[in-house]
Amino acid sequence: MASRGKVLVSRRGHSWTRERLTERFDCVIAEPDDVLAMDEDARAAITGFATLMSPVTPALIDALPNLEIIASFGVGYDHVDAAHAAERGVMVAHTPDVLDDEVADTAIGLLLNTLRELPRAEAWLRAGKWQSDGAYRLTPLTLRGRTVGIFGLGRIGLAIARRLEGFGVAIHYHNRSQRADVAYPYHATLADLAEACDTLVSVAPGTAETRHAIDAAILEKLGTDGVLINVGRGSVVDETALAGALTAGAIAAAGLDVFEDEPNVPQALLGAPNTCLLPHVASASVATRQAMGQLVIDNLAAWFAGDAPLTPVPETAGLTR
Ligand code: NAP
Ligand code: 8YV
Repeated sequence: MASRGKVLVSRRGHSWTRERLTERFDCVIAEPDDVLAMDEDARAAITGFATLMSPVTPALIDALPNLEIIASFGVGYDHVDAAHAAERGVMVAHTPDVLDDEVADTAIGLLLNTLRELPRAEAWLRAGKWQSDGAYRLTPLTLRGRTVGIFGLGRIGLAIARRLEGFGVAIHYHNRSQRADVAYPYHATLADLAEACDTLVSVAPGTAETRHAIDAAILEKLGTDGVLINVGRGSVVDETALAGALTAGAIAAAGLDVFEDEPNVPQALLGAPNTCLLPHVASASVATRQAMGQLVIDNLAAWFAGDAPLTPVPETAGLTR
């Protein structure tokens, strides 16, 4: 299926997807700054935009007068101004569902690594300390007996909760709306959830509403045995408050896959005690990233065939062509 015009594809990001997009569509490979510098005719020729995580600002959308669809790589689309796209009548699609299990698996791994210090125990072995100093220390923290609160019980949050059931821990959650299809205790506010649990797993999206929702007051409610795991978006956590809480012992540990200003991780967090820090790898297996890329391609193909995209974002789901 050919596009009616050209498809703009990010120069950076998932190369497998970029290669397949160029085989399938008439593509222009560029980053947003290059697009803003293009002449009017070149910008007018672009009808589709496959963003492999490059930001899509109102200025960029406005610079493309014939843009019909933005197909974004990833389920989180905080880098795309979907409200502005909706106002302009531009469809936005993302890649939900296909990464739920991978991200949930990683969240469980991060939780266990944070509590049981497995990366540090391995480093101990590799450094020869098992022989020189003896056994690695008994970990002060364990998953046993914990109450886990999930902030954002959506597609991925539910996949995490289902896995946690197998670990025999109590599971609570907070969303803006209570789900009718689960029996886990619901808390109408994040503060109530934090009060009820000692382990907070954040998998909420990065929005204006969730920005710095996990602050010093929320962390304090988790208690001195408290653990924060974040696989959602870095912007949801006040990182300065988190580093302070870890250093002061207000909570016990944190496992983070996402940061507010990636790939820059604040020195305060790098230096804080009891952290397990990952470079945003929760969906990063070859198979899952290809499934995400295929969905970017399928969304564009559906659109240019005259159909609705398979997975539009809520803001533009109601748009008609
Ligand atoms: P989803 O199905 O839309 O779930 C999001 C959940 O968050 C929903 O249950 C929603 O419930 C809740 N929520 C949204 N805004 C909220 C608010 N202001 N206060 C309280 N709860 C709120 O999304 P998903 O597919 O599970 O993905 C979740 C997020 O994970 C993505 O947006 C992305 O940022 C992140 N992610 C990270 C990675 C990684 O590599 N680390 C990979 C994939 C996804 P209500 O609407 O009822 O509030
Ligand atoms: C992305 C993610 O793959 O889907 C999301 O929201 O955060 C990841 O799965 C990653 O951001 C792409 O680089």
